[in-house]
Amino acid sequence: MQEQYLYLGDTEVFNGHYMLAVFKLVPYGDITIEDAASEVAAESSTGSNLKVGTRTNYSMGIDARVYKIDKENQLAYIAYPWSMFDRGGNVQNILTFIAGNVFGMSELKECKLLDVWFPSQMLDQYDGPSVTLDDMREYLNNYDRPVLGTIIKPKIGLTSTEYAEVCYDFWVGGGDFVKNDEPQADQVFSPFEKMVDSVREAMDRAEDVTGHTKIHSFNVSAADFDTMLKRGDYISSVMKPGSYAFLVDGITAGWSAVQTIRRHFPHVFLHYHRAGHGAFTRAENPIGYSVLVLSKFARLAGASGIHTGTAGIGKMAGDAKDDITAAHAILKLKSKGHYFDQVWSEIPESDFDIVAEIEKEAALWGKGAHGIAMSRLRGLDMTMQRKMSWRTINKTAPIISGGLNPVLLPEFLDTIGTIDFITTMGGGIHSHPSGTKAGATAVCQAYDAWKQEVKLEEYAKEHKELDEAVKFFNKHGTQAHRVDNSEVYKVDKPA
Ligand code: CAP
Ligand code: MG
Ligand code: MG
Repeated sequence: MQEQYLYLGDTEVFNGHYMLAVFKLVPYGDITIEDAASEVAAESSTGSNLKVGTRTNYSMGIDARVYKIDKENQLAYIAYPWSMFDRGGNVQNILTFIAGNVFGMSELKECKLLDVWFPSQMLDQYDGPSVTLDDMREYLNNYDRPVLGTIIKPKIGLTSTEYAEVCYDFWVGGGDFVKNDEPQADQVFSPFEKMVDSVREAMDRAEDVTGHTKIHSFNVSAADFDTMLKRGDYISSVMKPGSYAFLVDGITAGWSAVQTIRRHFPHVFLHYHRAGHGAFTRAENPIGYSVLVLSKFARLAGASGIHTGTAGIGKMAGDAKDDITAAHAILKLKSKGHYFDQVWSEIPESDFDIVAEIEKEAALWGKGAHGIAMSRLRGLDMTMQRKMSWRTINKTAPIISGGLNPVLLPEFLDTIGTIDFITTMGGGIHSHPSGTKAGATAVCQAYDAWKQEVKLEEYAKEHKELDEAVKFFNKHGTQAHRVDNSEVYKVDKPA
């Protein structure tokens, strides 16, 4: 037991100088949760497994503090003086503290970081997103439906021109947004610059045919940051401003890669792909962190959008409560977490500007696309917008992917409770019996049916592409192959 880290009942931790975190802790043997919590607080802040004689008054002043323990639910609440973090808005450093060695501590059977809370003065140190879904909506002139997207499939292996043709088919079918799949990079069969050139050419043709603007999200993850920046610069030199996003594989490329792209390209939508997150976030995993925690840190780091999961409706494991709470937490100015309510404002949440914004947003919530202060600052220079937007951390868009298809869209829309998200369907588009273009049209029709509150089967009677989709995906889609993992995944929706 490391008593120096136990501050049960302490209220100083609410004074704005502490980031708060809550862990589910299950120690081995007869170790008490107090003991385990004090060890976690030590290891995730200033200490080790032994009290060292070299500690000083100053070092003890930045010890993490266990301020609350909920024995019944096996929860330990730990406060971190955020002055101990690397200055300059570095998210990687925070996670090294609180989602680092603690996951390796031998006395813990379970150590799951479930929620975090940032005081306003701390938020002021971090970038947050610069380009948001509101900017993407403006570019697409799409304010009244989710951004409907696809991932090109096969996941990998098409030549640059074959790849671009599939983009073209999706765009002329009515889709808005195409993304590289998470492993697409600079492969021998699809050299990066050739792929970019081919996408631009296909996008121009699709815009001529449809009269609508289109967007492509390019994966800029690479072996090193110089290569990432070179790829970003190349894309910026070929594509029209606003017509492209940069995708970073945030788990495998890392947080520094995410923030490098955010800072080097502040005018580009930053798409955080979370491939690998399952090792931390799945409900079956006793060691790791929640989708909510991952998503909150992505917003803090400046992701314009991050995948937040399909709440178990698609092919990936996902806890409805975690996925949907995460989606709301990154969209809203004030959001309920699993344990903390977060106001994403760099000024005190009692500030009357922020209070008014929160009330306005609450009134708009669920009634279609909406922005917060940013939408009223349209047209101002991005940095000026940041300064004038009552210093909020802008919203991050949920990106919803993973085994979805047009037939599942209405069920997901009812589950998430807003249209303010991007959905990207891969197999759910390119396996359509009449091909990619029909797949794109089917997902647009599925949204229209939901919007008009018409049952899909009914709407499909007048819409061929949707009719084919309903017949095909009810037989072959994710919904036809659902596993029963209810012993782990509760279906209770978030509050
Ligand atoms: C989906 C996907 C996405 C994952 C991401 C894939 O393809 O492109 O990367 O779903 O999962 O590679 O599987 P499909 P999440 O639409 O064909 O399933 O969004 O949960 O991070
Ligand atoms: Mg700031
Ligand atoms: Mg993928």
